[in-house]
Amino acid sequence: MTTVITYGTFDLFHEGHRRLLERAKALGDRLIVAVTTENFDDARGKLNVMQPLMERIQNVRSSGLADEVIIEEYEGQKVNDIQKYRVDIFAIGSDWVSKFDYLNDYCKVVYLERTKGVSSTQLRNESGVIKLGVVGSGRIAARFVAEARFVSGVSIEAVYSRRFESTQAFVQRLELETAVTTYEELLSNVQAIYIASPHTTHFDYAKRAIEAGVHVLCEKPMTLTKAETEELFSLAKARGVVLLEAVKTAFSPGFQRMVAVARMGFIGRIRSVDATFTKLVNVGRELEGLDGGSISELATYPLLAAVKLVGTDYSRICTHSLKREGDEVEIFSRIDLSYLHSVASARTGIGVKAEGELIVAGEKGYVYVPAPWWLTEYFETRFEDSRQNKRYYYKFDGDGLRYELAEFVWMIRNGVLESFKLRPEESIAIAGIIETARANSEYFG
Ligand code: C2G
Repeated sequence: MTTVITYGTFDLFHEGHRRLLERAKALGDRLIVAVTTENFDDARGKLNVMQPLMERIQNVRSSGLADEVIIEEYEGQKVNDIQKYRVDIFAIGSDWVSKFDYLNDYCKVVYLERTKGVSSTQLRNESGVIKLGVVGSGRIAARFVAEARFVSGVSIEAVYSRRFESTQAFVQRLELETAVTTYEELLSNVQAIYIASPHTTHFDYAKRAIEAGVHVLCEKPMTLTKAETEELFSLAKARGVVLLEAVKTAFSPGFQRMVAVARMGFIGRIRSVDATFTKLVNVGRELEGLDGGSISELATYPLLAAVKLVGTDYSRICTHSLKREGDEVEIFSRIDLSYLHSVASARTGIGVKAEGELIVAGEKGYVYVPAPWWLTEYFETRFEDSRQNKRYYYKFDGDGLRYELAEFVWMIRNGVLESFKLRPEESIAIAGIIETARANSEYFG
């Protein structure tokens, strides 16, 4: 008697799940399926699980493939289960390759090839899984694909990028299904796309997708001008599709909580926001042809903090920048925004390193978010009397791209066109500030 065990969320039970269970069962005589609880999924950073545990268990039961269904509720349970149920084989999809090698000490570990895409069967339209296309095959696109497996209810179906050979290599490396040769083909195969191509191509790709009725999650900066960003949002609204700028920080639990705490009155009226984001890059290689500098590369983050904390109604922008000698690339900038009752300052650097902290100063106290503030896991409220200081801790899972994708999927599923976490007018304001800052920078060095 060979006992096989496998684990999973099994949300919106689809073809990929069914095939996995079939092949797991074929490895032995008896199949145990462990279904994850909400708490466990939360603890391991899996977002957007749609169906409650009881329904997911029912999904697995009705497949007729499980001889026994158990629940998985804590880290480390797998080892106990293997002993308790006298398991011979632990089977799991190939998206987990090497992650469970440690279980080889207790039983045989088998990685079964996962089903690439879930759209190729009858089940596709009934399962409720959203079909997603990816535009671009660079580093950020690869990180996005890796993070997407932590978001339930979405499946990456196809990839398009300018060079087909890179698209093919990307698809193979990340175990995806289809590399397409034209953008039209991508649009006709999916309900939604994630755009991670060079900045200057965002507008065109986003516009064509919206016109085709495809929802768009677009890497930041969505465009480099206010007019183009405005045009995209008004097109999306008219067409009834979701358009969201992929600013991961905006959707992360810690940042949202920090904004709420800062605005709630604890620190008094907010008078000043200082946010810094620097990232040393190989200027020649990474910015080639991207129309780039530190403002276009990085300013979205500190400007997000500014618009979230003191709003979009600034009255004046003053920018000071430094250029690198020789190639004239803008490597460090300070963008100062004046508001009626407050000020904000965003510092960005791709050739200068500084402490990546955020300070929100109020009339009673201030919020201090240590570097890297944009991956908000921890912040403090600090006061003149330090005994009143408070510390706040949050989770920031993985690279954080799962948060923006989870929001995007939730919006599509619920027909919500605007997210309060990052409103269209906030993306438009940020684009406007970036445009003005780049055009009116006073240059030094
Ligand atoms: N799967 C698959 N093909 C897909 C999607 C999923 O073969 N297109 C497999 C996964 O690899 C996994 C199982 O189906 O083996 C369940 O997938 P999920 O419900 O997404 O669960 P997962 O997050 O992979 O949980 O402790 C939990 C486990 O670590 C796995």
